[in-house]
Amino acid sequence: MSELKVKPLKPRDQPAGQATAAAGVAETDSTDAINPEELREEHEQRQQHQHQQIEELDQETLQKILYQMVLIRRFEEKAAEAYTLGKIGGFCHLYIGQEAVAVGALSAIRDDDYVMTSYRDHGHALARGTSADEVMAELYGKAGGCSAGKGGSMHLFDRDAHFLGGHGIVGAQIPLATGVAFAAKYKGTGQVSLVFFGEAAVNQGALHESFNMAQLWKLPCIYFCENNQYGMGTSLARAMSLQDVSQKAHAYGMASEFVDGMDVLAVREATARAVARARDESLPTLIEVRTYRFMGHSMSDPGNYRTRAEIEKHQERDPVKLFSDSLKHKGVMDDAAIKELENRVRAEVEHSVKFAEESPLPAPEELYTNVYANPPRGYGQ
Ligand SMILES: Cc1ncc(C[n+]2csc(CCOP(=O)(O)OP(=O)(O)O)c2C)c(N)n1
Ligand SMILES: [Mg+2]
Repeated sequence: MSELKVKPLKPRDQPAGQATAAAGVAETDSTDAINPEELREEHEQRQQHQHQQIEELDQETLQKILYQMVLIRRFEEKAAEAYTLGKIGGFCHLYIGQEAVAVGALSAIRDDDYVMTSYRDHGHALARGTSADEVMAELYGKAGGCSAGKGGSMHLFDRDAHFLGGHGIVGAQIPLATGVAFAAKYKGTGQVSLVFFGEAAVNQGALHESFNMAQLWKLPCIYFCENNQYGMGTSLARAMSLQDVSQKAHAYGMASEFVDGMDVLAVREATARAVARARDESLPTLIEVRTYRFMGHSMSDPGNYRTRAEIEKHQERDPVKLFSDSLKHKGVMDDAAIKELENRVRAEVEHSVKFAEESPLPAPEELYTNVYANPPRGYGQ
């Protein structure tokens, strides 16, 4: 198991129920065991580490990382607006607050590696390089969308970008990604399979079967648990007996890490270690990324299971602000450069809305395409 270069943020170790009282937050079922006072020193230590890492990276990479994080943030704010106006239908799960996870992880892999995630997938598709036009058009259910308007928010898919979805069934992507890793190993392509899922998926049996097979058969698969501490309105403490998710890997002899998901470069570093393990040794890794979603579970979440104070406490470590502050601190970008980046992002997002509005609806006969590899006789007639 590889060593972290800096001390990881403290994993949850308090029994359920004691955590929020200790954190001074109103008593809820929250699993949030983070005491900001207690951890301030550690946060400062992490920020210093982010500053050091910045020195090791080139300007282009750093600016691309910030651009992608800001793009996801602004894109989703726009998507929320369009949803409220009734232009986007069905389910829509925002990624705001978690941007550092997808961007940090996907900045550390090859273009031909495979990526899969859950229904909270806009950020991963954008970070993988699917255009904002195609993602927005998909949200609108239009023919110009990356899934030709037939998948919607939860089922983004982009074969060219090696992005294999967008999955609505909790945990369904985990065995699929394990199979993709098996295929890569079998064919000897050197590709790695990365799969993202929420902490609520950790209780699914398929995850444990996948972990067992991945370690047993030495598969190049990286399992990313985006622990945002809630599965819909249910807190981790109410749903999981052992809440330190990274420990679950021990049952399978698998390497694991616990990473601060608000620090994009920490996620990138941990991913790079896991990629090396997968590519050089053909071994899987579980990475538990502690993060937090600033918005509701979906656009229709009344949000009465957590307090505003709890959300605000996490917003103090907004991953986008944390990183842009670090770039400013290190003199990589000044206010004018950040403003210019924001303007480019806004133009890209505005363009995506125009593209989505103008894109046609899928043709009726498209109902029958891409459903079966070998359609049954008479199908679609
Ligand atoms: C097998 C299955 N059970 C239940 C659901 C309903 N459901 C949708 S999202 C969700 C919560 C998942 O939470 P988590 O895995 O932590 O991901 P997050 O939404 O926090 O990103 C549930 C229970 C589902 N889609 N699939
Ligand atoms: Mg969750």
